[in-house]
Amino acid sequence: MTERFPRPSVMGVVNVTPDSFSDGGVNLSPDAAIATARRMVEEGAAIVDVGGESTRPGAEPVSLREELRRVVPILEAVGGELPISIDTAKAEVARQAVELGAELVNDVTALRGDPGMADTVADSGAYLCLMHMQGKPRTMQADPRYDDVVSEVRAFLEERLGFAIAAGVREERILLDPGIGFGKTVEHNFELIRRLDELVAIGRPLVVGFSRKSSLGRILGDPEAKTGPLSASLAAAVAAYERGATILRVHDVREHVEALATAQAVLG
Ligand code: HH2
Repeated sequence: MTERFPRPSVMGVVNVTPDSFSDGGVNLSPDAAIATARRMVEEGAAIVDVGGESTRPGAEPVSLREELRRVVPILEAVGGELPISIDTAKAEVARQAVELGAELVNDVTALRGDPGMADTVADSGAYLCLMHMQGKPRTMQADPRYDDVVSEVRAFLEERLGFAIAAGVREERILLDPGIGFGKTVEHNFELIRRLDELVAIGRPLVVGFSRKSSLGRILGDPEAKTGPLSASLAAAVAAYERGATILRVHDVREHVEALATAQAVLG
């Protein structure tokens, strides 16, 4: 049987939000989001991550009603037809999304946001992505600190993996993510990629989302950058792939599919 997510696979990002840091507003209308999701799959995305709540630094939480209003029409349109991941921390959003055909729940709180999430995912049989975050989106970039970022992220992911398994989520359905930009400085983000082998050693496939994040604009010379360019996103994705990432979460699917196919051919 072929693996569901061979290395490398691309996860396309569709933010159905007015305020996401790089594509806010672009896919807010259902028609636009549906067209983007279809295009991403045609361009080679293994899965499309649909989200109705921005988690950018400083973002305010969104109500359940509003989040459902944003994402349900997309799932109704393409849920059974395209491979969809739901980017949510709310159990009810995850439940409805999976019912409408989503096959992966991407929870940036790693089952810490909603006490009903673990059971919801376990009951659904969906894939689950557990991501590391220090603090909360509203304040996480204020002053992130670690003694050793990689060992702390590793310990967190191991603990959350154990929690999910104990709640009944099948281990072979679980993916882990270091959470680039979630309570981390530029140097923390790069160190996580440089030492990604220490997270690969946990034994579950890694998702890495560096696409367009501000660290990439900052190393290119703008200390106030809120986003990073495509060129830097591609370089970071290829570096993460080379260090062992399985799924790259990206906004520019075609370019990343091409860059990763090339890296794979070169590296063998
Ligand atoms: N990054 C963002 C959102 N969700 N999920 C995972 N697993 N990994 C990530 O790195 C990740 C994520 C933030 O990026 P984006 O969705 O483009 O922005 P926003 O949160 O502002 O909607």
